[in-house]
Amino acid sequence: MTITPGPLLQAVNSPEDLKKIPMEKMNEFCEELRQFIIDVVSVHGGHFAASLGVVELTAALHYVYNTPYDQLVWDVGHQAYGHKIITGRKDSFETNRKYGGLSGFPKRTESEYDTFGVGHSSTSISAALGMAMAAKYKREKDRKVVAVIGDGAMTAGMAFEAMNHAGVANTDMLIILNDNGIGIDPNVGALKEYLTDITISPTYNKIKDDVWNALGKLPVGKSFTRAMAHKLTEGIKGMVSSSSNLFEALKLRYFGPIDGHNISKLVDTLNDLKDIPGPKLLHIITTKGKGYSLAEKDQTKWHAPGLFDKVTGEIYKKKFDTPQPPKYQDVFGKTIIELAKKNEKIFGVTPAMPSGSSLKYMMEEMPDRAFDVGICEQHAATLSAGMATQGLKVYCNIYSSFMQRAYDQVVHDIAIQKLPVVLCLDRAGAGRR
Ligand SMILES: Cc1ncc(C[n+]2csc(CCOP(=O)(O)OP(=O)(O)O)c2C)c(N)n1
Repeated sequence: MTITPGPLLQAVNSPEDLKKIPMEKMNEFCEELRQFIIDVVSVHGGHFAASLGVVELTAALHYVYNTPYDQLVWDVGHQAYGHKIITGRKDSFETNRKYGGLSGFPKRTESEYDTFGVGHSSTSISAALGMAMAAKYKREKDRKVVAVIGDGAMTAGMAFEAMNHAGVANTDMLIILNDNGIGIDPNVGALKEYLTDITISPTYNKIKDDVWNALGKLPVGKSFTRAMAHKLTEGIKGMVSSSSNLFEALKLRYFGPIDGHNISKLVDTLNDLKDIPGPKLLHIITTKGKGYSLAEKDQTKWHAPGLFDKVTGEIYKKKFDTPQPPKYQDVFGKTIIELAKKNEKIFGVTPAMPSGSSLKYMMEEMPDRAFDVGICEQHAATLSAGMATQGLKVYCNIYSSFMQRAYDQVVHDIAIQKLPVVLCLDRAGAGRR
């Protein structure tokens, strides 16, 4: 069955085509793009809610930037379906994740628009910085580099390592923080609380925005108003404590937060930011699953729901001819609670997979003994090692493919020191159904 996209989307086979759509029709285009993703994923499967949440952002990025010359780097890449559809893969999108078909993630060999292969999280800022440094070295002054990273992926050490470098590397790059408050499960940690604070409190960024807007309305040259705005905001910083802005403290100019579903605001802002040199971060607020109400309400379930009836929202269960053994995560999730009830030294740790690993049941029942530490496999392993030095028995559950991130910690911090940490590796490739 071939799924027919709406009329505006039908005519788009490249970002060049997209740029021909007048701004006043871009909302309509976004609705068609969203509907096409719903139509295809409901029948063919794949990641779902994340792509719906960045429909407007994706359209705005390809509308404003000169891709693929300008480099767009997606973090994790599970949200890049709209990007694939806009960049010439609309007709093959029904082959997504099928043998011989499109990859479910950006892949360099698949398209010149896929600047970096992804799947594992929190690589985008490092990769984009590398590209920006290369552009600077090659004197490609007009070339722009943009990394799009979620608030979940932002919790990883790698993202901070990259920002720590980007702040002083003196390159022209934009980091877009797509803040939807959730990873697969609700986001955790102090950063999450900080992002909430910065979104709701009247920080200097809002004042800065007002100054910016006011000056933008004055009938004088763009560069003059920008220079003045810069001077003024530098002044405001002193008054309203810029050091309280984490990103500014890392020497990234911070913009936002803005509504990531407002396409004209996004387009205007991105156009403005194109003219501002140096490393900068734009904070946008979006809703994961936007436009499909069931997904908006239960974002964890609709992260990657499998096949479903798009009208009723019924998610089809896989049918098997023979009875199936229980899943690893079900056994793990129940057994750790049983063991923990008998032994008060038992703890559970997961890096951002409480639902996938079923540790969430222990987190609910024994919140002081089971933790989600964010997308931080390395930290999860070494944290467990630290707890083990004090006689605690930690069961650290990490999906096998993400354990690659923590090899060194397993060897150096756990194994060599002979610390008794139980590593529970879920989703091991060879044994997977
Ligand atoms: C190293 C690593 N650990 C875990 C995952 C599993 N994973 C895939 S998406 C995701 C959540 C990402 O959250 P966020 O960056 O906020 O993006 P969103 O899905 O909210 O758009 C996680 C934990 C991964 N891809 N890579």
